[in-house]
Amino acid sequence: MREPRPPKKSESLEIRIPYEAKTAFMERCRQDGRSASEALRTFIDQQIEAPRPRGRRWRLAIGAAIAAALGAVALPSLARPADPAHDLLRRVAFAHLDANRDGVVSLDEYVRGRP
Ligand SMILES: [Ca+2]
Repeated sequence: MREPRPPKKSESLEIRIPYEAKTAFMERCRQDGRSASEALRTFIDQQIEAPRPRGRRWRLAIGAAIAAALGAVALPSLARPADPAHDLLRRVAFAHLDANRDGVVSLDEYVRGRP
């Protein structure tokens, strides 16, 4: 019996982000050995499937505080004021670190997620 075909990738999504954010994101993708499209598709799939955790803002703030305390300078966008492009990049970076998707970056996840 044949496997069902994966859905056709017929849609595109265009976003506007600062040059520095794009460059940093592309470099991170290159280091991770995957394309930007692959990284963003994974992020989108995770967002669609992930349950909405309770108190997400609080947990994100705690995760960010822990990461900042550990010197998470690799995520410079955490310190910038919120705008949609930075927010997307922060979420992509956070989703990359938060391996078990519980809304908190543990020390182990942080260490494993570092380049
Ligand atoms: Ca986690």
